[in-house]
Amino acid sequence: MAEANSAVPLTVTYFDFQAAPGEKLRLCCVLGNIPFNDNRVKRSEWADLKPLTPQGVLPILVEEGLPVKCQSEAILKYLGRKGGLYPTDGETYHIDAVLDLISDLDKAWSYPLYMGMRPQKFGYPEGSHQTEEGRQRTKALREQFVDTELKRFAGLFTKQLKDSGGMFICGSKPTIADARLLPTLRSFQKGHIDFVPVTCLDGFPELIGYIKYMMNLPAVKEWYAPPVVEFTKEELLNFRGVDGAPMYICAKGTVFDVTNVDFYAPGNSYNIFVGHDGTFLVFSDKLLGPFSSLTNKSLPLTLSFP
Ligand SMILES: N[C@@H](CCC(=O)N[C@@H](CS)C(=O)NCC(=O)O)C(=O)O
Repeated sequence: MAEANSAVPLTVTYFDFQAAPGEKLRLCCVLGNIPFNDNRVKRSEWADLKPLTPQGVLPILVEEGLPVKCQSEAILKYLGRKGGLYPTDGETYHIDAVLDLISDLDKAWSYPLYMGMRPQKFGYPEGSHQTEEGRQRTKALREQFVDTELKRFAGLFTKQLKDSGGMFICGSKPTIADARLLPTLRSFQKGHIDFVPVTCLDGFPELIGYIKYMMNLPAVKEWYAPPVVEFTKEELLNFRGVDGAPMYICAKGTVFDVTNVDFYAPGNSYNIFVGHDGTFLVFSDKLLGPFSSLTNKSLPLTLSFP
Protein backbone atom coordinates (compact mmCIF):
# COMPACT_ATOMS: atom_id res chain seq x y z
CA MET A 1 0.00 0.00 0.00
CA ALA A 2 1.17 3.52 -0.69
CA GLU A 3 2.28 5.78 2.15
CA ALA A 4 -0.57 8.21 2.91
CA ASN A 5 0.18 11.93 2.92
CA SER A 6 -0.94 12.95 6.41
CA ALA A 7 -1.51 16.56 5.30
CA VAL A 8 -4.34 15.30 3.07
CA PRO A 9 -7.26 14.30 5.29
CA LEU A 10 -9.00 11.96 2.85
CA THR A 11 -7.90 8.57 1.55
CA VAL A 12 -9.65 6.54 -1.15
CA THR A 13 -8.55 2.92 -0.91
CA TYR A 14 -9.15 0.60 -3.83
CA PHE A 15 -7.33 -1.93 -5.97
CA ASP A 16 -4.72 -0.83 -8.48
CA PHE A 17 -6.97 -0.81 -11.49
CA GLN A 18 -9.56 1.47 -13.06
CA ALA A 19 -12.79 -0.47 -12.45
CA ALA A 20 -15.69 1.88 -11.86
CA PRO A 21 -16.36 1.21 -8.13
CA GLY A 22 -13.03 2.79 -7.17
CA GLU A 23 -12.21 4.85 -10.22
CA LYS A 24 -15.43 6.87 -10.01
CA LEU A 25 -14.38 8.02 -6.51
CA ARG A 26 -10.91 9.02 -7.70
CA LEU A 27 -12.48 10.84 -10.65
CA CYS A 28 -14.96 12.55 -8.37
CA CYS A 29 -12.05 13.95 -6.35
CA VAL A 30 -10.26 14.93 -9.56
CA LEU A 31 -13.31 16.68 -11.06
CA GLY A 32 -14.30 18.24 -7.74
CA ASN A 33 -10.77 19.36 -6.96
CA ILE A 34 -10.77 17.46 -3.66
CA PRO A 35 -7.25 16.61 -2.46
CA PHE A 36 -7.03 12.89 -1.65
CA ASN A 37 -4.61 10.10 -1.01
CA ASP A 38 -4.91 7.55 -3.79
CA ASN A 39 -4.24 4.34 -1.88
CA ARG A 40 -3.92 1.33 -4.19
CA VAL A 41 -4.01 -2.11 -2.63
CA LYS A 42 -2.07 -4.90 -4.27
CA ARG A 43 -3.78 -8.27 -4.67
CA SER A 44 -1.12 -9.79 -2.38
CA GLU A 45 -2.06 -7.32 0.41
CA TRP A 46 -5.78 -7.88 0.16
CA ALA A 47 -6.16 -11.00 2.32
CA ASP A 48 -4.72 -9.14 5.33
CA LEU A 49 -6.70 -5.97 4.73
CA LYS A 50 -10.07 -7.56 3.91
CA PRO A 51 -11.08 -8.43 7.51
CA LEU A 52 -10.22 -4.89 8.61
CA THR A 53 -12.69 -3.27 6.17
CA PRO A 54 -16.30 -2.69 7.25
CA GLN A 55 -17.87 -5.09 4.72
CA GLY A 56 -14.91 -7.09 3.37
CA VAL A 57 -14.84 -5.20 0.07
CA LEU A 58 -13.26 -2.11 -1.49
CA PRO A 59 -13.44 0.81 -2.08
CA ILE A 60 -13.42 2.45 1.30
CA LEU A 61 -13.02 6.07 2.30
CA VAL A 62 -10.88 6.90 5.29
CA GLU A 63 -11.00 10.32 6.93
CA GLU A 64 -9.22 11.31 10.06
CA GLY A 65 -11.47 11.17 13.12
CA LEU A 66 -14.40 9.58 11.27
CA PRO A 67 -15.59 5.99 10.93
CA VAL A 68 -14.41 4.30 7.73
CA LYS A 69 -16.98 4.59 4.96
CA CYS A 70 -17.89 1.83 2.50
CA GLN A 71 -20.36 1.34 -0.38
CA SER A 72 -19.07 3.21 -3.38
CA GLU A 73 -22.34 4.79 -4.51
CA ALA A 74 -22.92 6.33 -1.07
CA ILE A 75 -19.29 7.49 -0.93
CA LEU A 76 -19.67 9.00 -4.41
CA LYS A 77 -22.57 11.15 -3.24
CA TYR A 78 -20.73 12.08 -0.06
CA LEU A 79 -17.65 13.18 -2.00
CA GLY A 80 -19.80 14.76 -4.69
CA ARG A 81 -21.32 17.10 -2.12
CA LYS A 82 -17.86 18.08 -0.92
CA GLY A 83 -16.67 18.78 -4.47
CA GLY A 84 -19.74 20.62 -5.81
CA LEU A 85 -20.65 17.72 -8.10
CA TYR A 86 -23.86 16.78 -6.32
CA PRO A 87 -26.31 19.32 -4.86
CA THR A 88 -26.22 19.71 -1.09
CA ASP A 89 -29.79 20.91 -1.23
CA GLY A 90 -32.08 21.00 -4.22
CA GLU A 91 -32.89 18.70 -7.05
CA THR A 92 -30.83 15.55 -7.51
CA TYR A 93 -33.36 13.61 -9.58
CA HIS A 94 -31.57 13.87 -12.94
CA ILE A 95 -28.23 12.85 -11.52
CA ASP A 96 -29.75 9.99 -9.51
CA ALA A 97 -31.64 8.76 -12.56
CA VAL A 98 -28.40 8.54 -14.58
CA LEU A 99 -26.71 6.71 -11.69
CA ASP A 100 -29.60 4.24 -11.68
CA LEU A 101 -29.32 3.76 -15.43
CA ILE A 102 -25.62 2.96 -15.07
CA SER A 103 -26.51 0.48 -12.29
CA ASP A 104 -28.93 -1.19 -14.69
CA LEU A 105 -26.14 -1.51 -17.23
CA ASP A 106 -23.88 -3.01 -14.54
CA LYS A 107 -26.59 -5.54 -13.70
CA ALA A 108 -27.03 -6.54 -17.35
CA TRP A 109 -23.27 -6.92 -17.72
CA SER A 110 -22.76 -8.87 -14.51
CA TYR A 111 -23.76 -12.30 -15.90
CA PRO A 112 -21.60 -12.20 -19.08
CA LEU A 113 -18.74 -10.70 -17.06
CA TYR A 114 -18.69 -13.16 -14.18
CA MET A 115 -19.38 -16.20 -16.34
CA GLY A 116 -15.85 -15.64 -17.66
CA MET A 117 -14.39 -15.13 -14.19
CA ARG A 118 -16.34 -17.06 -11.56
CA PRO A 119 -18.58 -19.60 -13.27
CA GLN A 120 -19.18 -21.27 -9.89
CA LYS A 121 -21.51 -18.33 -9.14
CA PHE A 122 -23.86 -19.81 -11.74
CA GLY A 123 -23.60 -23.49 -10.92
CA TYR A 124 -20.68 -24.35 -13.21
CA PRO A 125 -17.52 -25.94 -11.80
CA GLU A 126 -14.85 -23.56 -10.48
CA GLY A 127 -12.19 -22.90 -13.14
CA SER A 128 -14.45 -24.20 -15.92
CA HIS A 129 -14.32 -20.80 -17.64
CA GLN A 130 -10.82 -21.74 -18.75
CA THR A 131 -11.90 -24.86 -20.60
CA GLU A 132 -12.78 -24.61 -24.30
CA GLU A 133 -16.44 -25.16 -23.51
CA GLY A 134 -16.32 -22.49 -20.81
CA ARG A 135 -14.64 -19.99 -23.13
CA GLN A 136 -17.29 -20.60 -25.78
CA ARG A 137 -20.00 -20.03 -23.18
CA THR A 138 -18.41 -16.72 -22.13
CA LYS A 139 -17.88 -15.71 -25.76
CA ALA A 140 -21.51 -16.33 -26.67
CA LEU A 141 -22.82 -14.39 -23.66
CA ARG A 142 -20.48 -11.43 -24.09
CA GLU A 143 -21.03 -11.17 -27.84
CA GLN A 144 -24.75 -11.24 -27.30
CA PHE A 145 -24.43 -8.56 -24.62
CA VAL A 146 -22.39 -6.30 -26.95
CA ASP A 147 -24.93 -6.76 -29.75
CA THR A 148 -28.01 -6.17 -27.67
CA GLU A 149 -27.83 -4.74 -24.15
CA LEU A 150 -24.74 -2.60 -24.59
CA LYS A 151 -26.28 -1.03 -27.69
CA ARG A 152 -29.55 -0.44 -25.92
CA PHE A 153 -27.82 1.33 -23.03
CA ALA A 154 -25.51 3.25 -25.37
CA GLY A 155 -28.66 4.51 -27.11
CA LEU A 156 -30.13 5.60 -23.79
CA PHE A 157 -26.95 7.41 -22.75
CA THR A 158 -26.86 9.12 -26.17
CA LYS A 159 -30.42 10.33 -25.65
CA GLN A 160 -29.54 11.52 -22.16
CA LEU A 161 -26.55 13.44 -23.57
CA LYS A 162 -28.76 15.11 -26.17
CA ASP A 163 -31.37 16.01 -23.54
CA SER A 164 -28.73 17.21 -21.08
CA GLY A 165 -28.43 20.67 -22.55
CA GLY A 166 -24.69 20.72 -21.99
CA MET A 167 -21.51 18.87 -22.71
CA PHE A 168 -21.82 16.74 -19.59
CA ILE A 169 -24.25 13.92 -18.97
CA CYS A 170 -26.39 16.10 -16.67
CA GLY A 171 -25.97 19.63 -17.93
CA SER A 172 -23.28 22.20 -18.44
CA LYS A 173 -21.19 21.32 -15.39
CA PRO A 174 -19.61 18.01 -14.36
CA THR A 175 -21.49 15.99 -11.77
CA ILE A 176 -20.94 12.68 -10.01
CA ALA A 177 -22.85 11.09 -12.92
CA ASP A 178 -19.86 11.93 -15.16
CA ALA A 179 -17.45 10.49 -12.61
CA ARG A 180 -19.58 7.34 -12.67
CA LEU A 181 -20.17 7.11 -16.43
CA LEU A 182 -16.69 7.75 -17.77
CA PRO A 183 -14.91 4.73 -16.25
CA THR A 184 -17.91 2.54 -17.07
CA LEU A 185 -17.88 3.44 -20.78
CA ARG A 186 -14.10 3.30 -20.99
CA SER A 187 -13.98 -0.17 -19.46
CA PHE A 188 -15.88 -1.52 -22.49
CA GLN A 189 -13.68 0.34 -24.95
CA LYS A 190 -10.27 -0.61 -23.63
CA GLY A 191 -10.02 -3.99 -25.30
CA HIS A 192 -8.94 -5.68 -22.07
CA ILE A 193 -12.12 -7.76 -21.74
CA ASP A 194 -12.25 -10.92 -23.85
CA PHE A 195 -14.88 -10.80 -26.62
CA VAL A 196 -15.66 -7.10 -26.09
CA PRO A 197 -14.03 -5.28 -29.01
CA VAL A 198 -12.58 -1.77 -28.72
CA THR A 199 -15.04 -0.77 -31.45
CA CYS A 200 -18.08 -1.73 -29.36
CA LEU A 201 -19.27 1.88 -28.97
CA ASP A 202 -18.29 3.07 -32.45
CA GLY A 203 -21.92 3.17 -33.59
CA PHE A 204 -22.55 5.93 -31.03
CA PRO A 205 -20.56 8.98 -32.14
CA GLU A 206 -22.06 11.24 -29.46
CA LEU A 207 -20.82 8.88 -26.76
CA ILE A 208 -17.37 8.64 -28.33
CA GLY A 209 -17.34 12.46 -28.47
CA TYR A 210 -18.37 12.58 -24.81
CA ILE A 211 -15.56 10.24 -23.76
CA LYS A 212 -13.04 12.34 -25.71
CA TYR A 213 -14.39 15.58 -24.24
CA MET A 214 -14.16 14.20 -20.70
CA MET A 215 -10.69 12.79 -21.25
CA ASN A 216 -9.54 16.18 -22.54
CA LEU A 217 -10.68 18.19 -19.52
CA PRO A 218 -7.39 19.48 -18.09
CA ALA A 219 -7.82 17.81 -14.67
CA VAL A 220 -8.85 14.48 -16.20
CA LYS A 221 -6.10 14.62 -18.79
CA GLU A 222 -3.55 15.20 -16.07
CA TRP A 223 -5.05 12.40 -13.97
CA TYR A 224 -4.64 9.86 -16.77
CA ALA A 225 -1.29 11.19 -18.00
CA PRO A 226 1.13 8.33 -17.57
CA PRO A 227 3.73 8.94 -14.89
CA VAL A 228 6.99 10.49 -15.91
CA VAL A 229 9.89 8.21 -15.25
CA GLU A 230 13.37 9.60 -15.22
CA PHE A 231 16.41 7.68 -16.41
CA THR A 232 20.10 8.18 -16.08
CA LYS A 233 22.38 7.20 -18.98
CA GLU A 234 23.44 4.15 -16.99
CA GLU A 235 19.86 3.04 -16.31
CA LEU A 236 18.98 3.36 -19.97
CA LEU A 237 21.65 0.77 -20.75
CA ASN A 238 19.44 -1.85 -19.03
CA PHE A 239 16.80 -1.48 -21.73
CA ARG A 240 18.40 -3.12 -24.73
CA GLY A 241 16.06 -6.07 -25.13
CA VAL A 242 18.37 -8.44 -23.23
CA ASP A 243 16.67 -11.22 -21.20
CA GLY A 244 13.18 -10.01 -22.07
CA ALA A 245 13.81 -6.35 -21.14
CA PRO A 246 12.12 -3.78 -23.40
CA MET A 247 14.16 -1.71 -25.85
CA TYR A 248 14.33 2.04 -25.21
CA ILE A 249 16.09 4.78 -27.07
CA CYS A 250 16.42 8.42 -26.08
CA ALA A 251 15.94 11.35 -28.41
CA LYS A 252 15.89 14.99 -27.37
CA GLY A 253 15.22 14.22 -23.72
CA THR A 254 12.40 11.73 -24.27
CA VAL A 255 12.77 8.00 -24.00
CA PHE A 256 10.90 6.00 -26.64
CA ASP A 257 9.85 2.39 -26.42
CA VAL A 258 11.08 0.79 -29.64
CA THR A 259 10.55 -2.82 -28.53
CA ASN A 260 8.21 -3.59 -31.40
CA VAL A 261 9.72 -1.33 -34.03
CA ASP A 262 11.43 -3.40 -36.72
CA PHE A 263 13.86 -0.62 -37.53
CA TYR A 264 15.58 -1.14 -34.16
CA ALA A 265 15.20 -4.92 -33.89
CA PRO A 266 18.28 -7.08 -33.27
CA GLY A 267 20.06 -7.65 -36.55
CA ASN A 268 18.96 -4.30 -37.97
CA SER A 269 21.64 -1.67 -38.23
CA TYR A 270 20.04 0.84 -35.84
CA ASN A 271 19.85 -1.72 -33.05
CA ILE A 272 23.21 -0.39 -31.86
CA PHE A 273 21.50 2.81 -30.69
CA VAL A 274 19.05 0.96 -28.44
CA GLY A 275 19.76 1.71 -24.78
CA HIS A 276 21.55 4.95 -25.69
CA ASP A 277 20.93 8.60 -26.33
CA GLY A 278 20.26 8.78 -30.05
CA THR A 279 19.45 12.49 -30.13
CA PHE A 280 21.94 13.17 -32.90
CA LEU A 281 19.96 10.78 -35.13
CA VAL A 282 17.01 13.16 -34.99
CA PHE A 283 19.06 15.84 -36.65
CA SER A 284 20.01 13.59 -39.51
CA ASP A 285 17.47 13.89 -42.35
CA LYS A 286 17.99 10.28 -43.16
CA LEU A 287 16.88 9.11 -39.73
CA LEU A 288 14.19 11.62 -38.92
CA GLY A 289 11.43 9.35 -40.25
CA PRO A 290 11.68 6.56 -37.74
CA PHE A 291 11.56 8.95 -34.80
CA SER A 292 8.61 10.90 -36.13
CA SER A 293 6.75 7.68 -36.67
CA LEU A 294 7.36 6.70 -33.07
CA THR A 295 5.45 9.60 -31.61
CA ASN A 296 2.35 7.58 -30.86
CA LYS A 297 4.27 4.73 -29.40
CA SER A 298 6.38 6.87 -27.16
CA LEU A 299 6.41 6.29 -23.47
CA PRO A 300 6.24 9.43 -21.39
CA LEU A 301 9.62 8.83 -19.97
CA THR A 302 11.97 11.71 -19.47
CA LEU A 303 15.64 11.07 -19.55
CA SER A 304 17.63 13.09 -17.09
CA PHE A 305 21.35 13.19 -16.89
CA PRO A 306 22.66 13.68 -13.36
N1 LIG B 1 -21.51 -2.55 -3.44
C1 LIG B 1 -20.10 -2.45 -3.18
C2 LIG B 1 -19.40 -3.54 -3.94
C3 LIG B 1 -17.93 -3.54 -3.67
C4 LIG B 1 -17.22 -4.71 -4.32
O1 LIG B 1 -17.82 -5.73 -4.70
N2 LIG B 1 -15.89 -4.60 -4.40
C5 LIG B 1 -15.08 -5.60 -5.02
C6 LIG B 1 -14.16 -4.93 -6.03
S1 LIG B 1 -15.03 -4.02 -7.26
C7 LIG B 1 -14.18 -6.26 -3.97
O2 LIG B 1 -13.78 -5.64 -3.03
N3 LIG B 1 -13.83 -7.53 -4.20
C8 LIG B 1 -12.87 -8.22 -3.38
C9 LIG B 1 -13.51 -9.29 -2.54
O3 LIG B 1 -14.74 -9.48 -2.60
O4 LIG B 1 -12.75 -9.94 -1.80
C10 LIG B 1 -19.61 -1.06 -3.55
O5 LIG B 1 -20.10 -0.48 -4.54
O6 LIG B 1 -18.73 -0.53 -2.86
